[in-house]
Amino acid sequence: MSLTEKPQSSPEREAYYEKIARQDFSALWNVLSDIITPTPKSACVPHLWEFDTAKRLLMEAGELITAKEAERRVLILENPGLRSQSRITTSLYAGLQLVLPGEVAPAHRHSQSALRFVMDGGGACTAVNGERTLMHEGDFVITPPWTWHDHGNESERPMIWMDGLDIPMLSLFDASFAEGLGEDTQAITKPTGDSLARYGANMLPVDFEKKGLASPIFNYPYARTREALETMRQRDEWDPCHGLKMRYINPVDGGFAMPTIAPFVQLLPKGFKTAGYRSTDATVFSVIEGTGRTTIGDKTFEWKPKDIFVVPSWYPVVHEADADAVLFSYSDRVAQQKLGIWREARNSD
Ligand code: GTQ
Repeated sequence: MSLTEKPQSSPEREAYYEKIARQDFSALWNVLSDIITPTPKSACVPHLWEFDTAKRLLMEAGELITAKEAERRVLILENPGLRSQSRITTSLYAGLQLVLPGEVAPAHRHSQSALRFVMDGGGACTAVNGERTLMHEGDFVITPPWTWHDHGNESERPMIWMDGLDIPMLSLFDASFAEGLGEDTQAITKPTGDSLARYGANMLPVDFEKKGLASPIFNYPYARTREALETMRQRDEWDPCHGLKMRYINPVDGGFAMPTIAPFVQLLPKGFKTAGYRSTDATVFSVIEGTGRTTIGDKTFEWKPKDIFVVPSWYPVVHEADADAVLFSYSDRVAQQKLGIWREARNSD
């Protein structure tokens, strides 16, 4: 019996399968090659969402329902291979959230971890753990599990950001808890910028004690990230598969910023073409700057700023930048690494 073939059928065998099904059994030999595959076989497919289309549809939603009535006015990025499952990859969720000037998305908390990646607009706020942060394009913001969070837009412009959550992962474990605060906004007890100053300036309070697994920083401003990338590029040393790729970390332990979602940012200089790469963590990319294309398996997607695309597990991926490009991305790598199942293959096609 091979892992890639199924045994033949016969009338006796079919009768047997019907009999055992009535007793709530099934025969492993008929499904073994589907459930234990030699390499990952994902229902998730490569796909790109153009920001222009997304924004047009979101603005239409803005006329249809308020942020408050919707609780969260979000268009889910539905992977075409995983329809009606609210997933962009098998383990991760992505959505685009619109908050119009003057609106609030009321305070709630849940056991799912969330990240925000700011796509369009500037000056809207998210509050987490009694602190508000102003969000600007390219900022990476986290909401750790079970922390109160509410969003508001006191700026003059509509604000759109991408939400990345571990919703499918929590569904797999049946570990979802959620509750509303019953107020639009939570009490603000800390000055804006407090956590970045306290934990994001290469220092920690002298008697700091680790609480939870998420980073105590909750806004990683793009201005700092971009400046760091620009300084690093001067060495002109490029990883063949990634260009210059960095992880957003939890400064307390050097691990990823979030317990279940691994966030990254990478710079690909003009004209750079990456060597083929695959990994078991399906990855969501959002283009911050630049234009180019990404080949995922046998499909090529042209991208420009604010477009979002997804690379399923174990698909070979090649990025090519026509202009200096910066890509934000997130995946479940941190979870897979904790479980000891993550794999990668470099120079792979
Ligand atoms: O902003 O809290 O896209 O709870 C999905 C679920 C956003 C949020 C989403 C959420 C949120």
